[in-house]
Amino acid sequence: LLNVRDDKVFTFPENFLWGAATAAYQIEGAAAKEGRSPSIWDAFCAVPGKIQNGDSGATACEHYYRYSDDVQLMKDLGLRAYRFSISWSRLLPQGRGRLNPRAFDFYSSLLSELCTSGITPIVTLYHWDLPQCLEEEYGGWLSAKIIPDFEAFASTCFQCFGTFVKHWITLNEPWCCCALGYGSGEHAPGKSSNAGQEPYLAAHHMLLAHGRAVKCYRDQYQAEQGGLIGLTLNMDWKEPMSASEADRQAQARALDWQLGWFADPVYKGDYPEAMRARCRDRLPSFSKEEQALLLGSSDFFGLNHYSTDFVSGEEKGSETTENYFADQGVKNTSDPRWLRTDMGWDVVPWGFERLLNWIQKVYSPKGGILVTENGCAVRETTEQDAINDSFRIEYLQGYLSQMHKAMANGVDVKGYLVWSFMDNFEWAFGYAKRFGIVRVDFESQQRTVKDSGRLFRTLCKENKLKVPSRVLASAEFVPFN
Ligand code: PNW
Repeated sequence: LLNVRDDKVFTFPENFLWGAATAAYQIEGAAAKEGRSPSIWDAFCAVPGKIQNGDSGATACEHYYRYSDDVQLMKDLGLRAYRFSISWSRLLPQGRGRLNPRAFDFYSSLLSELCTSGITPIVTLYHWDLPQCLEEEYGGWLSAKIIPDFEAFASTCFQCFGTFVKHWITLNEPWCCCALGYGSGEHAPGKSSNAGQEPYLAAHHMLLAHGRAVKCYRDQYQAEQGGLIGLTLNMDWKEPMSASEADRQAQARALDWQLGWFADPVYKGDYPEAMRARCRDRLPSFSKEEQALLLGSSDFFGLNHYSTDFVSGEEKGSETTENYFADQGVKNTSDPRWLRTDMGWDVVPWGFERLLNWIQKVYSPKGGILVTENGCAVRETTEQDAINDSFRIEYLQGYLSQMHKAMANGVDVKGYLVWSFMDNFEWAFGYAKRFGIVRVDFESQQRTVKDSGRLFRTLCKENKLKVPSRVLASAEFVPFN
């Protein structure tokens, strides 16, 4: 029985940064136009079989041409913040050096429209779209040559757009680039033949590139421009399957191998000890200077979070091949009672609360936590149920109520950006997976606000979230089995 009086209302802090997120390759389109050169994702999409339905980001949401209407829509929704990324190969078509004036104009106009609309821009420098020319020249992230090139690209962005941008994110989810780009091969550049070494090598260079970009901002721009700069990491919560010591250790390794891999160097000055012990010389090491460069190199903790697994210890098999995934010795299990999104990702709101508590406890990030992505893919069968996305509404209600709970217990969350502002190119899944709070008809490019978009409008306006008790109850922890 539905009883409206059973709704619970959550109130958030006054200046909480509510917003939505996107990324360049997923929305811009105009991939081979306006002076942009190909990125590793254009190359990857051209390989038969890599992307569902043979899709690519060639046209995507045509945001490059429609940005003005899109900003108007964000304004109608009352978004306080909008996170997007800059396409490196659009701004610097040769990877370095000559600036493409049309890219400069595009991002400048986008930023100025956001600012006149009162929407805070949060800008990601690298959301996976490495210029293909740098991949071809020296192997991209596998070479230390990428470090000065990334720093120069970052510096160009600070110089060009720093008067508008007060929130910078150097890298989005380096874990995905390394584990999926060089481990499983599901993402560009699609490598998997040396999964015992390349993920660790690419990660090492990504961390150093992040460190150099942050140092550059702090030394040359921060005093004058007065912004913040940080790193965005993705982590699903890992809950031990049982209270056994083996399962607790499996949880520790699962956290070390994904979040700790990147967060420990930034918050503690080195890779997790367990990783160094298990990977030995396959894990590169930092010099004293590099440790100092990385320690404290984030003004806030950018977190992307989607799901949760139960974990248990897995004995290393007899197979001799060393591989990033096998190195962890962790078995992931999902509770068959959990709901699943259209990605097949489990809906587990309580995992969000546990993860937030854990980050607060282990890293105590100065500047707090900014949730830079959370959301879900929902399958649409008719245009009507695409708009009436009650599944997404309940997902958001569950996750936001658990985030509120963490905040009430002292976790310093500064803002929350839903993934995504609109349906877009979902990497290996092409246009088949829809994450937007705004629907995109990819034939007509028409945008339609979904019910979840309306929920967001209320959230931005009133700073309050109403959640039915039934949804609240299903967001709470239940042990496995
Ligand atoms: C993130 N995984 O990607 C990205 O930052 C977005 O660009 C993307 O659209 C969104 O989440 C939804 O997928 C991820 O396999 C891709 O664990 C894959 C994983 C996690 C995040």
